[in-house]
Amino acid sequence: MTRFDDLKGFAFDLDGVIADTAKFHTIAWRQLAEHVGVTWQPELQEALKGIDRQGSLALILAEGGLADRYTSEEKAALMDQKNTQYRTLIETLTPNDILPGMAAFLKELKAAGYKMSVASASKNAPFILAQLGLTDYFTAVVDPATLKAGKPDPEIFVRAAEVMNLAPTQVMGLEDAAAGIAAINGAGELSLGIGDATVLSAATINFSETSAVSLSAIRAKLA
Ligand code: B16
Ligand code: MG
Repeated sequence: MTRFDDLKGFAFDLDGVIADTAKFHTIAWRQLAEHVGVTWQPELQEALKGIDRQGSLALILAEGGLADRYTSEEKAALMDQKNTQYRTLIETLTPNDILPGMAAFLKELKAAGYKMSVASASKNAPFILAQLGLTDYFTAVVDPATLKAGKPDPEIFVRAAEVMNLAPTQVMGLEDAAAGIAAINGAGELSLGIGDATVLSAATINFSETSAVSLSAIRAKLA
């Protein structure tokens, strides 16, 4: 038995793994940053990957020295403002926006009898999956609103295995963010990083792009 033979399910991050919604997050956060007088820094795009809405706002406000400027109510209003803009942008998503190779990989997993779940920090994940025409592939989407802690805490990937009725050792998590890889590893699952191998060096295996991900490539890298 190899680690590959133990696998029965896959837990998917969404933004950066299934679709490139980061570009829309960036447009909406940048607009919000400018609204509150924070100059957008390009490094913020990478720093916000996988970080939930509240954590993202905190990082942007800290960037402009505004960490203590707003009350909780005002911060909630700023998050709503960003999300309204973001929703307008993701309404344009169609199945053509699925990242290269991922539709084929999901089909391959389904045909081979693997279970699939979604472990995204995004409260918009069900809407995005519907726009992409992918809802039916997944046993469940973990609701991030029910979690005590976001990535890098393992909770979301622990839950992603539970909803598939699988033990963590039977699951591989897919992530494009370092915080997400830390969460998968902390949950005791195998981790598949997509992107820069130096940023994702903690991943069990790494692919530089989504188009290279397939069962045979995963089996070869785990061997
Ligand atoms: P929302 P993932 C994350 O998605 C994004 O990477 C992150 O930038 C975003 O702030 C977070 O979702 C929350 O999204 O505002 O839609 O609830 O990578 O975990 O799929
Ligand atoms: Mg992501």
